[in-house]
Amino acid sequence: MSRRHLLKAGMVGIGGLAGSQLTGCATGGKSNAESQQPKQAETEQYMPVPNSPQHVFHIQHTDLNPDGAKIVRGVTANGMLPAKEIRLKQGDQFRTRVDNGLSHQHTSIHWHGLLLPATMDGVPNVAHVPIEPNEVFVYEFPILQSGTYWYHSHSGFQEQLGFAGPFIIEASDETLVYDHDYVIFLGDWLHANPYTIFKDLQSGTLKAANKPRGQDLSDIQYNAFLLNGRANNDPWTCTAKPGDRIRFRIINGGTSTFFRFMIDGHPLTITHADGLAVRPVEVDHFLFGMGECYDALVTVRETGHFTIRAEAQDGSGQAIGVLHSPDVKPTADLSRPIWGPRRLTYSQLLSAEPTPLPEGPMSRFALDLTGDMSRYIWSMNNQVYPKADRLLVNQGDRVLVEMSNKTMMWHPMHLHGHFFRLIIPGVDPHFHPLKHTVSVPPKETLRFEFSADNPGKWFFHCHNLYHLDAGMAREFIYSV
Ligand SMILES: [Cu+2]
Repeated sequence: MSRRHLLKAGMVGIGGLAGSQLTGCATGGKSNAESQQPKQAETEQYMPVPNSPQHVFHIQHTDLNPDGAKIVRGVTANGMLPAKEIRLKQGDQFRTRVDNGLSHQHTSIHWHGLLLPATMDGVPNVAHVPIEPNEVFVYEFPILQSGTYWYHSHSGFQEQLGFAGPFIIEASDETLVYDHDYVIFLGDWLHANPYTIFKDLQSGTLKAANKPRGQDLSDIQYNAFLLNGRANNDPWTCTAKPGDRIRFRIINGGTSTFFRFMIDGHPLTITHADGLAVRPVEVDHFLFGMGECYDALVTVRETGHFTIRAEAQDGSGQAIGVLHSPDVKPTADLSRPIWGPRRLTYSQLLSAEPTPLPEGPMSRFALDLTGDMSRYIWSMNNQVYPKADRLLVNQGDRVLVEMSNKTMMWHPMHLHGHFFRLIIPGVDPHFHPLKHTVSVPPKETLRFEFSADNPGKWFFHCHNLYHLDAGMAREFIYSV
């Protein structure tokens, strides 16, 4: 095989170069003709060609109209809403090129829930360089885990404008048995510009005048809620025969919407939380925050059509889909959901495997989730990011974080680059579930702990994008 063929076969890099050098200086059995190859070959040996990317994302402004009511200038990867599903196998090497075709704004991709090197994590100016207009960036990292995840821009309000999509990793040792694997990617949609809305929130123009007393479930009035990028006028559908088992991978890709999820006439057997296996638990519905993911097994009960519902927590609307048998036309029932009695709680989530942390020095952080609704400032311990203390940890630490929500809103708190054990009192501590996002209800306190095993700078923040931009974020930084 000639060096040229080696290159074509993708055997490049150090091995390829070393081989070619050997050829150059000590070729025993080469014919004259081969040792006097034209100059082109000489040049090639100094030009290793990287493996081609599996995906190329052109980030662009795109006119979108998912609800058929108004054309909105969005931000997409390759013009798609949501961005295309990435599906890989555990153990793969992931490699994706991102071209920023936006005018005047940087972009980035955060791989939500993935364990990766900090520089690949995609938070501009934390451990990642923003991708400036007309620039190219290549994300590359090994896929160490399996499960249901997603990805989204971490720049400005691009996520709200459409730049987000599912990221699915099939396990190398899958034990679940099912006939269909369907992803349900939920989102919220605005006709107005989120940058303007954010300014109005900060200036008090949008202050919640008619908000009921007590809990405050939403700051933003959405025009539509989307299921796989589609609104109620043209819902997403899926088919399965009676008796078929479906694995639904349900991702809250909303920007500031908690969704309550159910499927008419069908209980949900929750098998995974935030990508990882839990002891199966059967429920009728669950509420989840932005950034949380659940997998649910569903066995189709009978011939017919069944509405899939994800209602915004404040009841202002729902994202709709239809599950139907092949012989029946899909028809959506747009009436309000009727919730069954069994609601998933965190105390029902037990990891399928024990989740002990390695021993290590304890490092504790008490973080109050704080805010000033009248000025639309969100913070932790009243410090507004980026003017906030850095959270310093040492590699090998056991890090305990206690979050006390002092506000009247829910906050889905997300840690980058790690899974944490969610500590639920009264639950067998050997099986505390691993999560990357946990929703803290108003006036409640939740604790989690993680092992500092992935050095770098890591973002920890509320996954309500408006709260994040208003300052509810911190950085965990490993000391060296
Ligand atoms: Cu929040």
